[in-house]
Amino acid sequence: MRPEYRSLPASKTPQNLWPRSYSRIRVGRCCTSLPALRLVTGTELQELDTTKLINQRSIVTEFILSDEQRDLLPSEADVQQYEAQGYYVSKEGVIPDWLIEKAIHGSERYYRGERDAELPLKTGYSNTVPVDDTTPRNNEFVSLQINELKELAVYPLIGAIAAKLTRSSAIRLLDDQLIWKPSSVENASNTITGWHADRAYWGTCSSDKLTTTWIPFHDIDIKRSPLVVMAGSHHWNGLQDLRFFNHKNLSDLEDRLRAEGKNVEIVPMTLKKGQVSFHHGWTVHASFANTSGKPRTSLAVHLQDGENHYRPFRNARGEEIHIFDEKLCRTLPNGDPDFADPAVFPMIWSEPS
Ligand SMILES: O=C(O)CCC(=O)C(=O)O
Repeated sequence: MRPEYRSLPASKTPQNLWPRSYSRIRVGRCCTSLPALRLVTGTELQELDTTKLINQRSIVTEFILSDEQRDLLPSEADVQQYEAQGYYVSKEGVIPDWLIEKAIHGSERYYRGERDAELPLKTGYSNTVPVDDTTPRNNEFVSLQINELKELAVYPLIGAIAAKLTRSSAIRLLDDQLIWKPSSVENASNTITGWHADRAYWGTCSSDKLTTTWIPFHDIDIKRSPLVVMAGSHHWNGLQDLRFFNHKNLSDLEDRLRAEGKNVEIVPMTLKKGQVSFHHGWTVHASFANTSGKPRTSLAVHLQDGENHYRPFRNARGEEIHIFDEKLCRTLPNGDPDFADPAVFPMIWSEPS
């Protein structure tokens, strides 16, 4: 049985309002089976069954860090700072240069239209097409489509840091976003990402430990569209509808929150290439304009802890909510989407037993 969809009015299409997978309100029970992803070999497209997909696409088999990598993990004080402030800036050198260079190559292939595997659906998630040199781009689930981007997204040290910060024993991928912004002084506000809380897009996730790592592909100074967070905002109430990714006037929400009595302290994530930041799923964040004279590229990797699973969810108006991830993954025997499906949500880190 196909689920029924109630389409949103045109003014509220995902492109206009929701940049991520919080795109449709589905009425009725989820009953998806695993959609076939397609492996692209040369010009040939081959259907893949699940087993093939897992074998071919899972890169990480062992979760072991070198001594040098262990030195890059957050300390207990860092973890407490993350818990208090809702963000963490890593040490330098977390992502090796070769991996970033590969990811840059992968992103260029992606933007040229190449695919190593294809998603079964072209809509319902953020998917900027076609691309040009003046329009910001936001493409989701790219690590399921391009090998080099997957290699970056599942880099075990990322998972190990996330496990430490969230005090979890396992970390899986949830989603990703490849974001590219032109530099513009005349039209600077066009390159802004609006304030939002990632967790507000993932109503059907059970966990409040969801976290995101933001990986820029080059140095980020204050003019090159740094991610910015509202420190401590993950402790605030009333963030369930904070989904203003495409709202370019940042001061609108800042003013509103201050008027509500919130202590709005904005912290920019200025980073060196190879350094990454993490923000808690409920941390309110945005990014400033890119006026650097150079484009800005980053991969946001959204992560779930091992305990996260599907839960039915209704918004404040009582409407049933579903997220795009549910359409990609296999279902459990009870019909619920399986947020541990390794073909879609690969394990990035698991504490060695
Ligand atoms: O790169 C950006 O501008 C936004 C990224 C973001 O929203 C995120 O990392 O969750």
